[in-house]
Amino acid sequence: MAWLSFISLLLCLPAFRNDGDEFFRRHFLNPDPEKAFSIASKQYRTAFHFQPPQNWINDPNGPMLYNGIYHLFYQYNPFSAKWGNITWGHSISGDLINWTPLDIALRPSDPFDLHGCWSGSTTILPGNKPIILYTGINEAGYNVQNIALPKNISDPFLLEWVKPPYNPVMIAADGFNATQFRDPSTCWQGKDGFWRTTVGAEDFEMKAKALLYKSEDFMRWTRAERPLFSTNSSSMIECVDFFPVSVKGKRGLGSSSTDSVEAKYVLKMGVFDNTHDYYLIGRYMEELDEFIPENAFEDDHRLWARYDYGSFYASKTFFDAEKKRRILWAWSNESDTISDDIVKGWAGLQIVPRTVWLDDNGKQLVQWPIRELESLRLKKVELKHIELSEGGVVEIKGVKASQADIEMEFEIPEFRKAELMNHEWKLDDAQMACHQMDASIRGSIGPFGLLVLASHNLEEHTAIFFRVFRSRTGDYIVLMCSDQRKSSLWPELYKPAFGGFVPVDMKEGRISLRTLIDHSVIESFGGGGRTCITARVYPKLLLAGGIHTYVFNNGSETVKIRKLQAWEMAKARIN
Ligand code: DQQ
Repeated sequence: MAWLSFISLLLCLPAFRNDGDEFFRRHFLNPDPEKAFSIASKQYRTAFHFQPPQNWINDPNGPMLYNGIYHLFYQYNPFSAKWGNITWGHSISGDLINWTPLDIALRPSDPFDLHGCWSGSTTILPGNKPIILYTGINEAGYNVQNIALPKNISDPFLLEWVKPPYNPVMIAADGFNATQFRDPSTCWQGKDGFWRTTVGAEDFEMKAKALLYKSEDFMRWTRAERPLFSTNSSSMIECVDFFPVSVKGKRGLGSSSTDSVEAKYVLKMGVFDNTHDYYLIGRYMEELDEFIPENAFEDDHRLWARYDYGSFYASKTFFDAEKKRRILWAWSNESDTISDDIVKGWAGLQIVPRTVWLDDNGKQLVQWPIRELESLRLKKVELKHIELSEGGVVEIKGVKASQADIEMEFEIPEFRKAELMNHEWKLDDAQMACHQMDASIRGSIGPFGLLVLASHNLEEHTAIFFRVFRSRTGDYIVLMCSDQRKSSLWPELYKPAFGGFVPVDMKEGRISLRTLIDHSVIESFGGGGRTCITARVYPKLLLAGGIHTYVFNNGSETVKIRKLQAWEMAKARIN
């Protein structure tokens, strides 16, 4: 009998062959993925990044602090590791690091959201009443905006949400594409008592708009004649975020009137055409409902600033009224294939939440992992005053190379010997420059930086590094790269070289780098958080153990490790 079953199994095999051969190999021959040398290994799941236990996750939705509990909702497919059947997953936390999963908060149920509960936000109304504003995909397949309210306001976890029957509260106006109208932002209240929100939309000329809607009662919304922002540079903008930042200091501000402090405003837009998040800084005149960006390149998104030059999209901030800070969440997508995700059983994660504030120069934002992350720091290793001449390499030993937090400062005594830049780079040329010059290409000042998740012979590694150039006008230009081209021996992965310029003052000849390494995600913060790059990598040799972290200099001028601290990180309790 047993033989018979075995033979029938063999007879069934050809059925697996075409599309399921790899599946068969991974699941039947290596049923324990921990031991399996396959991309399905649990080694690629993270230790301190937010992920649901399985399936697909994308945008963070409606993050908030409510009665001392942090809530995170997120775009979630409860049935599969690929995008679809979109609901609002829900988890809560006391510290933004350890998370408890709750039931799905919103799932498609009514004609106004029958095909999906897409992205949106929460606003806390006077009287301490939270409310969700989200995009529903209605029975006709159009984007409409809906609200949802807690079923029981005294439930500390806000487990159940009800959708009032008067939904939808906004539908696409004439002249706008009803399939490109979504992601209402957190609302702010003006001195006139009206609530305002902004919603991304595409008009019939294929131009993107951040539409402005106003309401007195949160139920009846009217579109302002003029959008908050309009651009020719993209057809659609997603997950628009609009919030004030103090002109001085790191203190965060709530979204509504900010009379007591001098503030500028940030308008963040997810550009649909290339799925990158960009932001503009400007002044907002509430009485006129007018946002005036400060930089001159308002109609070319390639010249706008980015929170992060890597795998990072659909970000959203919220104001932590207890700790007086503004916190940023974002989705980091996988860079393997959809079939890999199906085999892995999961896809997507959230970045470590970052505190965001306006830089002293008033021109850009600065980001830093929330300080609660430091509670996971375990064993520490330190290096100090180490000179790295051309070709120099030092290994960081003693902390788990796949689960670490590294903070370091480089000193560049001879920064004045930086090579002359041979042409003017534009903001978005950094990625191209990183692509053209990998870490093996010698310069004068740099490349120097880290090689992480690296095999002993460097057959696999991700290089995070700087190069310093001099412009004809005597300024210094710092290029930061996160090069994933050698990150893995697995085939068919997306392995780009990401890059951004770091706006630091080179007068002191120093540059700092912080890198969070968490199995398949690497978040790097250059120049104290002025330039950030998130990378998703799946080193094959990670599965066999024996991975390393190195500091290197491949420039002809010596650089010094002024100070380096590396911590092994504990695993957080996540979902
Ligand atoms: N993701 C949601 C949309 C949003 C997009 C759908 C951005 O609401 O525009 O899952 O990633």
